[in-house]
Amino acid sequence: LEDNIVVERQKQKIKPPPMYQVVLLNDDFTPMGFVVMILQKYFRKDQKASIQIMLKVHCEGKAICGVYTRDVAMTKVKQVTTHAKQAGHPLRCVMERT
Ligand code: TYC
Repeated sequence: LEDNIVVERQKQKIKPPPMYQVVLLNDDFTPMGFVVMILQKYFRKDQKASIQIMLKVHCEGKAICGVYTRDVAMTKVKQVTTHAKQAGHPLRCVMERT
């Protein structure tokens, strides 16, 4: 009986965390190969998936790279932005609440 009460309370309290899409935005200057490398390094996509996502950004203006909790999404955005800036590319990466 005591176990049942605990389980019922957890049922009400545990809800999934808010999730955030990390999105890459198109520009006219960042090389396609650099974007593909970023997708492999920070979003753990294989060669084929990375090329597909890069081309979607190039053709449609943006694409989702992955969906993460807030802290993980913020870290990805910062890592990508810092890496692009250091390489001299204007690549933009943003997060959006799902
Ligand atoms: N449009 C860029 C080019 O023609 C390629 C590109 C793809 C840039 C995706 C940014 O997020 C991006 N070189």
